[in-house]
Order: sequence, then C-alpha cells, then structure tokens
Amino acid sequence: MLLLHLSDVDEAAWAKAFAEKLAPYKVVRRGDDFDPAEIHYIFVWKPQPDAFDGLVNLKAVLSLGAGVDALMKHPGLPDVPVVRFVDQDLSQQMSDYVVAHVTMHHRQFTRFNADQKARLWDQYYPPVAQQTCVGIMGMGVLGQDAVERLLPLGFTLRSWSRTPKQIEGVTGFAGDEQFDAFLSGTDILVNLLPLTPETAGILNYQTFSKLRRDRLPGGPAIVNAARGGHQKEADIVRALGDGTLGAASLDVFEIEPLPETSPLWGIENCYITPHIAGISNEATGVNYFSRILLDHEAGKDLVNVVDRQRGY
Ligand code: NDP
Ligand code: OXD
Repeated sequence: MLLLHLSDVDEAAWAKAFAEKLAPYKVVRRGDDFDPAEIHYIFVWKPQPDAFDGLVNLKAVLSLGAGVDALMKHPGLPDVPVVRFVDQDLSQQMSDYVVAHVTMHHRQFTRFNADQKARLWDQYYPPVAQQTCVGIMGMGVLGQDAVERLLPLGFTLRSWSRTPKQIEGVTGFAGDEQFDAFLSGTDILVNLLPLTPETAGILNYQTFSKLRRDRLPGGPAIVNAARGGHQKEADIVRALGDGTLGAASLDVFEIEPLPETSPLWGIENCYITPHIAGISNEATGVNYFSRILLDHEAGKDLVNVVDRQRGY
C-alpha cells in the first residue's frame, strides 16, 4: 500500500493520479481508514512530526522534492531508503530560472532599470557573454542541466562540486581547498547545492568578497535557486548596500514565506521570487514514482536513492 503525506500541495489530486496509475495497487491518504502496518511506501512533502508513526513495514520513503534536507532532519525518519525526485521537467524549470537571471545580470538590468527611472540616456555596452564567467556551485542533476543551457549562450563556465568533475566547456573546481580559486574568477555565482551541514550559510559576506570584481561594472551577482539555509540574509543586505555585490536573485529564504519585515523586499538590486523556480510536475512525478514502486515490487533496485551519510 502507498500512503500520501503531502503538505502545501494538492494531495487529493496526486492521490487520484497515483490510484489511477497504480491500480490495483492500493493508494491511501492520511484521513483514510487503513492499517499503518500495511503501508510499504510513503510519498512525502513537508511531513508532520507523526508522519512515520506506526509504519513498521515501510520499504522506502519517496520524496516529492528533489531536495531532501528537511526530510533528513525529521526525527522520525525510518531507516529505509529515501528516493528523491529527479525529473527532466523540473530540471528545465530550474534552468529557465537560472538562464533568465544570469542573462539579466550579464546585461546589467539593474543599471538600465535605474537609468530608466531617472530618464537617463547613458549608452553603456555590456561585455559579450564570453567575457562573463558564470560559476555554478553544485554539479549534480540541476547544475549539469544549467550548463547545457548556458553553454550555447556563450558564457564562460566554471563549476564547484564536492568531487572533481570533467565536463566539456566547463572549468571544474572541487572541494574546500579549491573554493577560493573558483570564486576568484566568477562574475555571476549560481547556487544549485543541496542543503547539508557543510553547505549551510555558504552564501555569506566572506564568499561574496572573494568574487571577481573587475568584470561586471555593477559588481558580481548571485543567484540562489537552491535553499534559503544556504544564505546569510543579513550579509546579502550588507553586500548589496556596500557594493560587494551588484545584484542578487533569490528564490529561497531563511524563513519562508519571506517575512514582510525583511529588508530584502525593499532593495532595488535584489530580485525576489517566492520559491517558484521549479515545482514537481504531477504527471511526470506520478509516472516516475509509480515506475520506481512497481519495479521495486518486481525485485529491481531503487534508483536516485539519497546517501544518508552525505545528506543528499
Ligand atoms: P544533486 O544531488 O544531483 O547534486 C548536488 C551537487 O552538489 C553535486 O554536484 C555535489 O557534488 C554537490 N555538493 C554537495 N555537497 C557539496 C559540498 N559540500 N561541496 C561542494 N559541492 C557539494 O542535486 P540536484 O542538482 O538535483 O539539486 C540540488 C538542490 O536544488 C536540491 O538539493 C534542492 O535543495 C534544490 N532545488 C530547489 C528547487 C527550487 O524550486 N528552488 C527545486 C529543485 C531543487 P558531487 O557531485 O561531488 O557529489
Ligand atoms: C524541491 C523544491 O526540492 O521544490 O524539489 O524545492
């Protein structure tokens, strides 16, 4: 039996789609009448504290999110494999966001927007894409998809990951020892890391001050599409104010929804979106997890299993 436990998304719609796809395999929701010992799979997003209570025969946890940081911190998470969402549609959405914000900062949107407001005709010509280096933190599913879409636009690309990567057209850096070298040649820093104890707070003032300063005239920019826990918002406010950063695009926040009192709302060179860079698609999600569940029931290995030790 598959149990759905989803918060902040349309659980009923997902349950209906799963029931249709998996029939005669049984699908239930929290309010339904069922024996918890009969649940073999649970499909979760933002689980409540009691989410896993009584699920003594669970075979796997299926995560609606690509990011599993919140799940990893759940005190009741059972010792069974956690399968995360990996999906072309989600990758495309995330890359759409990255490409939009990278190109916006490369073409000095902040400067021309300010000029427009001041009715100022100032013919500044931005450098061509080749002269602008986009540094991507995280070279997993999403980082590699972003590379595929940014390369044809002509940007110079570099990446930073935990283990070394060799990707055509991308200068790779890996590990803490190469972090500063990675930053020193980066004009637009894109964050696509998972949130783990090692990556928490990585977008801080010290990081910003190590970015390349002599290429983008407005100053280096950051784009955070991963998790709010990666950023120190007080440091972003300071860096945008004193010119250490020229601009910031933020889709995620330390506290979501971003409180009305946050100073970020009022900063002109800070571009805020409400965690909408990507959303798991119901149709592709149901296909993906149904295939995984049925294959597993047929004796095949699970795929895209989270490494509990690494936390992603
Ligand atoms: P992957 O697990 O496929 O890739 C993670 C990458 O980060 C890997 O390259 C990994 O290195 C690298 N990494 C992990 N830890 C470190 C570290 N300590 N130092 C350097 N590099 C590190 O994840 P995805 O690409 O699928 O997703 C990334 C994140 O994006 C998710 O965890 C989620 O939080 C976020 N996300 C946000 C969404 C939104 O709407 N805002 C939507 C979807 C995802 P290595 O390759 O060496 O293992
Ligand atoms: C995810 C998200 O992790 O939407 O998939 O944030």
